[in-house]
Amino acid sequence: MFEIVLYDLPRKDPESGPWSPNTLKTRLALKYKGLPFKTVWLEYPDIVAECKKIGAPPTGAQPDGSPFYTLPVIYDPSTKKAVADSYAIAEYLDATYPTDRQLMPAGTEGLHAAFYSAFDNHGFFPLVFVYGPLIPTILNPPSEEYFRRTKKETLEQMAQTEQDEALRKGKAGFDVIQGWYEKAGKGKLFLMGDTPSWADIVVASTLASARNILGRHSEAWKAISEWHGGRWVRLTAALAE
Ligand SMILES: N[C@@H](CCC(=O)N[C@@H](CS)C(=O)NCC(=O)O)C(=O)O
Repeated sequence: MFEIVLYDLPRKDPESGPWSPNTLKTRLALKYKGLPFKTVWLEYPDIVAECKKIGAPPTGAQPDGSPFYTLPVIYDPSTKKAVADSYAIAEYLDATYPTDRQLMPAGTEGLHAAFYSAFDNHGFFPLVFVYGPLIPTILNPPSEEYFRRTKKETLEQMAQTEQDEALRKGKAGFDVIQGWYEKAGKGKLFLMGDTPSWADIVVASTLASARNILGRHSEAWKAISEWHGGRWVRLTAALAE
């Protein structure tokens, strides 16, 4: 089998780890399935041209209706296919490389779709207010300029919330998610109990992104590490180390 190519967004200090929550989902999915892959780092302004070159489709539309190209994208030399969108990539990997490590085990596909939007509301969006304002500061100049220009309104909106306040709201969201995990059974690390799935990878990617942007020794990450008896650090360590 050839190495799958994962297109990811670089940062000034690679030692601090990959930062993008969406590309992390694919990175952790490839790792969990044990598929060989290599990373190609792409600055934001170079995404469109590369996607067009390899035949990766847009994942949405810009406000003016033009196509919106995003990372993660994978190129699989074994099938000569380019796939965009972390969710579509997870489905592609399960369908193309079925193993005993399915991201969405048979019968959980619908539940995973429901989980995804619920997690966005309770986990992803509240938490992004904690680490989002730092994103442009960790990027290389071409991506920093692109990010500040194209996400100006979002950055302004995020800047209106103090980090302490964002942490309080993030914790309130994760209180709900903790309730879901408790239903899996006492002492269980994953939503399906003992078996990791795409849902855990989505949660772990969001947390790994927060950790890698904020820094392992930051006050904010220390606070998140203490939520719910350290559950989120254990989950992140299990899937994102
Ligand atoms: N639904 C997509 C969203 C991916 C996404 O928004 N990626 C961001 C990076 S985290 C991106 O590439 N944005 C391109 C841009 O803003 O021009 C997925 O899950 O893969």
